[in-house]
Amino acid sequence: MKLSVVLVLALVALASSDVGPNSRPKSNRPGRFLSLPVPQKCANRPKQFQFGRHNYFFSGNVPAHSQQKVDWLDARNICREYCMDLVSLESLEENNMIFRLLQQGNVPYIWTSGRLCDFKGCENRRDLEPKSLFGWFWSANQQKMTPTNQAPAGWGFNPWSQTGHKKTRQPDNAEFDINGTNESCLAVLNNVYEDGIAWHDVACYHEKPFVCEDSDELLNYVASTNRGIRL
Ligand SMILES: [Ca+2]
Ligand SMILES: [Ca+2]
Repeated sequence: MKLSVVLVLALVALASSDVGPNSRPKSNRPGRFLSLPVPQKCANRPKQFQFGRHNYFFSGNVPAHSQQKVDWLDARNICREYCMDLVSLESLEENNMIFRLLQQGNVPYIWTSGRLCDFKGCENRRDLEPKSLFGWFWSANQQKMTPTNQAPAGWGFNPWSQTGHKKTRQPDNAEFDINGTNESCLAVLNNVYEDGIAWHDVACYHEKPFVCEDSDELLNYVASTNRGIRL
């Protein structure tokens, strides 16, 4: 059991560390892996707000991280040491909660765990084509997103922005045309394109603050390997 969990984590790490052949060196340097949880940090993780059974925090409101802006993988790894991962927005209520956080805190943007399946292991998946519509998922829990040109069931609106750098709806992979870097990561932007608060595909090397959300997988792993730990 323990070995299989570690193996799965290692495989996920390999897959997720590849951010595309055209990424800038910092995000594509070899040997970047997903971090394993640190039990002591998991037990003492910041719990700023709750939704369902999950705890969350915004990096800007945690003294140890308040000045930090990091690329997408570094953000995931900071979360993961706390038995968390970047936030995944599976429901309208959770999305509203994060949109309110940006609005009320005047936060310009945050990373989420949203990721385009464009790395090794995503080839030959006809169900993901075309990638710009069907290729997005929440890397925190591997859950596929609604096709990007549709409103998720029950939401009443499409959270992807209707505009961006190219004045077309998101995802637009706009940076590829500028410097060959794919926009493979999902950030929530606060009115950067005078478009309100909305989802954007962004190149993963950009440095942003972030929101962490409890990871059931990592909490269960640490609970099962550390007898008596209070999480
Ligand atoms: Ca979530
Ligand atoms: Ca974009």
